[in-house]
Amino acid sequence: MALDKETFKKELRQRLRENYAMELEDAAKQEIFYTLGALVKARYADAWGDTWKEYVDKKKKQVYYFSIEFLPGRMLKNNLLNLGMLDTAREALAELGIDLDNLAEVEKDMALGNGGLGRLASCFMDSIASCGLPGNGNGIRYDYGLFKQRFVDGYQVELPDEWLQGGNIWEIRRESKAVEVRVGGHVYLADNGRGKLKPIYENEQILRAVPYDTGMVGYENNVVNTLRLWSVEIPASEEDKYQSIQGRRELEDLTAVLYPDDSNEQGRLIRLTQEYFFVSAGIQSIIRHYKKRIQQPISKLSEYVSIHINDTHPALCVPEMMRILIDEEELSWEQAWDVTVKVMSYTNHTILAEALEKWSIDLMKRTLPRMYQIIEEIDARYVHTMQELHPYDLVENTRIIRDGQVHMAHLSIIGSHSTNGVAKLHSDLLKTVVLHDFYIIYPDRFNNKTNGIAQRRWSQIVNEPMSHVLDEAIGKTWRKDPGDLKLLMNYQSDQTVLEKLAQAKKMNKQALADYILETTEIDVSADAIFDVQIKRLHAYKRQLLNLLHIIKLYQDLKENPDLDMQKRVFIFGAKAAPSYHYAKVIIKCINEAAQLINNDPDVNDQIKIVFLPNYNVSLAEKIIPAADVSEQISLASKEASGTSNMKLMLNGAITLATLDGANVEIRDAVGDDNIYIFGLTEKEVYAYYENQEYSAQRMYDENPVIRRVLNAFIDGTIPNIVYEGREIFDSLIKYNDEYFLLRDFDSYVKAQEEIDKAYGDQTFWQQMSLINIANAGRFSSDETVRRYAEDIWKVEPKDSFVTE
Ligand code: 26V
Repeated sequence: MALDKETFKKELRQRLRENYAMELEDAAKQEIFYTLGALVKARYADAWGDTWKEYVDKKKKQVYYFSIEFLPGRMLKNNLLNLGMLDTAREALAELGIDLDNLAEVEKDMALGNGGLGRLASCFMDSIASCGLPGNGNGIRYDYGLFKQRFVDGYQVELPDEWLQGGNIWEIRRESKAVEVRVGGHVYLADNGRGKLKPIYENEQILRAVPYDTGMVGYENNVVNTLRLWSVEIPASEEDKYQSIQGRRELEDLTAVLYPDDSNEQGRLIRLTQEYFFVSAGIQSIIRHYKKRIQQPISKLSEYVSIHINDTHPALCVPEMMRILIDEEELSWEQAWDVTVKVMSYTNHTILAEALEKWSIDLMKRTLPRMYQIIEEIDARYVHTMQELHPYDLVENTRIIRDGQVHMAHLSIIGSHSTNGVAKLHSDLLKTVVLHDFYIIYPDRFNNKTNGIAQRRWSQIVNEPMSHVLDEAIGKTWRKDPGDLKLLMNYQSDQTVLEKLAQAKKMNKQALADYILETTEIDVSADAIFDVQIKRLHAYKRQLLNLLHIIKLYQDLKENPDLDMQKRVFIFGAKAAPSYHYAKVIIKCINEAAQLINNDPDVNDQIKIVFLPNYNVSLAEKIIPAADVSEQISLASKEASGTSNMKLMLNGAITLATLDGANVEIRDAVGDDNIYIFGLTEKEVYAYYENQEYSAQRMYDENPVIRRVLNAFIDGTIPNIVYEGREIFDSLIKYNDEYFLLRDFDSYVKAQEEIDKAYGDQTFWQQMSLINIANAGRFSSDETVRRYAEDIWKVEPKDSFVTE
């Protein structure tokens, strides 16, 4: 039911009185925010209950998306939009003298993720609800999210993210749905008296898993799904064992922090326990619900339940499901295996070898003895079955337990019916290279699902100026159906529309320029090109290549201060994993180059570098609408998909990219004339791996531009980086440039020169920008989750959606 402004105002006042015994005029921002949050939550409470009831009554098949990370950011405006209340709330608040955007800043980002993988999970939650699909998230409620980043003397410093301080208005603690999870100790098998073996546990530790549920509100469709996050507590029965503060703390630490490393698998005990904790709690609660409410034979589970394993972190879903089906439900191994494989599906998000999860047998045995027994059995049966059909080497290469380690990707593929990559190129590489052996064994299991983004958030919410221009030009249908952005193609030569889009962009750039001035004291002009690279700091993403080009420009300007070029602001946002030394060195170098260049009078404000600290979802929402150039410059074959590339395109930025991940599909969508492609292709990269002919030293020796740029790192040109500069230099020359920056340098510089020229012709630039917006619709995560729902999960949307 729509809410009018007057009722909204009355209700806000009323709730303030009830909860804070206060009049609006006396209330602080925090108090108003919490009151508004409660009001919003109350608006979807009924729909939340009804959605759940409908799923149960109709026994609808549901998908559970298991992910160790979720990264929703702030939720107030998203919920207002999806409830159809955003405009009403904005106007009503304005009449009360309150600015909604300002108020929304009170909310702390829910940052329970590192980067792409976690943000994708949250885009999916939004889209699953908005498409009316029965689906829920399952994860961990970390007390501390991803660290807050500061720069001190150019170095990254990490501070704890106390996001729960002040409370979380969106969550509901569901005491009654708590379950117990057992870890550690010993397990042996004994006769259960009915001719079967049952596990006997000794000295195990019992953890209490308490769920906190958050409503995932669909876009104007009365659907509210659930994101269930688990928190650890001490079970009442175990209170005696945890008398000491030390002991209590150790247990409670389990869900305290999110691991901030998405680059290197380090096999830590607490991480493995975290993985088992949320997997076991989630599966137990699914089975409990199934038995109590669905009441079908357990052998039919796959007709009602689908479980998605988001990367390998929840791979223990496979043995945990087996445990419950065998130990508790007393199915035979064969029956249990059949059910498990049908229920599970898996997405791979990275091909970097160092990020592939493996656990030592020893650690797994000690931490999760029953899981290890079951994995051993799965592995033995796999080998037994496959050695009849395939050569020895193939089976050895693909088995789960190998070289003293448990390979989680192997477990996920063998234990599920679907393995997908996240962009066409990535899925092809899985089949032809990375998981080729598995592809021979299970050709039918492999498929592609190109990533997508929650377009409502990344356009309507973050970029209102552009949204209004779109409304005027093509009507409002694009707000519900992003495919309709295509209509914009009819306005390619419409000067008025082009001009208005340019004005919207200018407004966003000015807002970002104000923010930059406020947070960094760097003064940038909104007339300059805003050139943006925002993503985790990783060698393969090549922020360093960006820096090398900037230094070249700087050297050119020093030589010739009258150089004919567009003004440019290079904007970076990136966190480095605290233990990722090389990434931190790059941060330091970018910051020192910024100091040098921003303050050199010879540069005369032609170029500026801005490294905004603490990149997170909320900061992305400020930067993306203001971007002119989107840097997607990873070494071809290394970036599985990328999703910021899609967000920037939707906001009219022009992509400067290698043919990597989803960049390939962006190029297909906009055509070669509306994107700047450079660098090695993935085939050329693999050819270098084959022939081993790559020589960075030779390029340094033969290319004076490269030489001059690299020397700047070691000859004092960039101050304050004596050690860091040397490390960068050595990584490129002495260690032969692992990510082929020098090989791609010339073509990158050339592409940058073309961009400089193109920006000079504003009409041309605006046309490219319009074409990018118009073709962004295909990267909606609504479409992506529909494909998952049809091809993998076999879940169907709410009836009203089918008929619509
Ligand atoms: C990996 C690891 C590996 C070691 C243990 C800790 C840990 C934690 C997180 C991760 C996730 C890294 C994978 C990831 O975020 N991949 C990104 O997924 C995006 C969504 O599919 C995709 O767009 C990016 O290209 C891909 O890098």
